[in-house]
Amino acid sequence: MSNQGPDNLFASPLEKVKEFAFDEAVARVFPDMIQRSVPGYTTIIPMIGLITQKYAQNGSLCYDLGCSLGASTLAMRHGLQGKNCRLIGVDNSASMIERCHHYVELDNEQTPVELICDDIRTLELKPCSVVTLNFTLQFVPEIERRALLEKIANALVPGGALILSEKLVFDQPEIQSSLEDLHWLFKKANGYSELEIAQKRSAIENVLVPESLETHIERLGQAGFNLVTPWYKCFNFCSMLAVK
Ligand code: GEK
Repeated sequence: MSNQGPDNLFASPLEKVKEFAFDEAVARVFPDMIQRSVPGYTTIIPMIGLITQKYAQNGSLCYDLGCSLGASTLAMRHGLQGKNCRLIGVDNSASMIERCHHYVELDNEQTPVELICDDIRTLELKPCSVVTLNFTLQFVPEIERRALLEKIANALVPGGALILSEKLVFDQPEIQSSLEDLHWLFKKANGYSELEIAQKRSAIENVLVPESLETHIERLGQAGFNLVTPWYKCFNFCSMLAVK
């Protein structure tokens, strides 16, 4: 396993931009890529720890679905201190899971963490008190999102919570274009060139499909959550709390 590095995957002109995949090349640069690309990510991660601390029930199981290298998993783990819980991180990218093991080993919290390489659409969920989908649902085909959220709501114990972070789209064209421009400026300010931003955008276009906040809130209610609220928003990125 080669060391983590800076994200320059889209820096040189590419003859053909391939569809984005969570492969070894992406896993190697992932911490740099996500921090420089997702406004609010560095705030959301530690807050996931606090939300987990509030909603995790003693002796229960918690899940991080789409755990990548474990940033959200380790934040949850810190929130679980002294609660006698177990944590399961799931990702269907073998490269991500392999590297995630390494980061979990470096962390010295006590809560046991199990990592599973599997598809969250088909994985059976056991009764649990906190589930995190930190920028993962947006990669699941739209038609399958409702069933996944229902599966999570059914697995959660009463009072349990889902933390759902997503990129958003907006119905009003002026708002959509303003927030898209601000996201572009965020990436530019973080050192990405115009070429990199354009090539990454075309690679991810059909892979990451964002929805509106209204769509998320309505569907979370239909899936069986009682209290649904955005708790954080930065430009066109948002994190929601949904309590059963
Ligand atoms: C973080 N939560 O750092 N089954 C399992 N994993 C999946 C699936 C699926 N069907 N679809 C996508 N993934 C992390 C960041 S990244 C977000 C999460 C981003 C996985 C995919 O392999 C990738 O590792 C992760 O979901 C999304 O807080 O890259 O914007």
